[in-house]
Amino acid sequence: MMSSDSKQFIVLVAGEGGVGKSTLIKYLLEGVYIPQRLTVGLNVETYTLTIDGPEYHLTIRDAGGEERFRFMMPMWTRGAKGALLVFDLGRYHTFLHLPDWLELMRDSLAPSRILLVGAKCDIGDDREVDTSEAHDIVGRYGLAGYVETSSMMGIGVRDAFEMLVRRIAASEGPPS
Ligand SMILES: Nc1nc2c(ncn2[C@@H]2O[C@H](COP(=O)(O)OP(=O)(O)OP(=O)(O)O)[C@@H](O)[C@H]2O)c(=O)[nH]1
Ligand SMILES: [Mg+2]
Repeated sequence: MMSSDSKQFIVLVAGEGGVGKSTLIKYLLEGVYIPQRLTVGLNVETYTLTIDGPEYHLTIRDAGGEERFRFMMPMWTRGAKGALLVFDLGRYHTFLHLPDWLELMRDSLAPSRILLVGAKCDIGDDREVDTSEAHDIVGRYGLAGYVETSSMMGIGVRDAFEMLVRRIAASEGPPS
């Protein structure tokens, strides 16, 4: 049974192949780093996030990022209340392609419901994207914000989901 103080949302996790989306979701669910392999099509998980009392029952759509699945993105976006758009801080091209991803999600999701995630912030000198560049994109497109994460070190993962859910909840009104 769901308490009366709860809400259900579908959230989408999108971005180029291999940026760490599935591993991020795995870390949220299990609290440990378990590197994932290529997602074929769409994988769906559920998770309950409790923020300051209310419970949010999330259906998390984990979208395979390979080019061959791209045509499905508009369908996978439909019905989602918000999204994490993930790029890999160690691969600049995954950052460069962000406008393409925003275009794919445009019909169903306002930019203010999309939170930008810079994944793998543990990589040290292998970093190819500056924090300031990511903030520029957030400003230019009016995205919900920016969080850097490391599923390997357990940094920022819960923060990213929590920030997104807070943003969705603020747009949807209080839990009923
Ligand atoms: N250094 C580091 N590597 C990571 C991290 N998270 C994931 N990886 C590596 O990135 C690989 C790909 O991660 P996935 O989670 O499968 O990436 P994905 O975005 O789901 O990829 P697709 O399903 O193909 O779209 C993993 O097998 C790990 O080797 C992280 O936080 N830090
Ligand atoms: Mg995956």
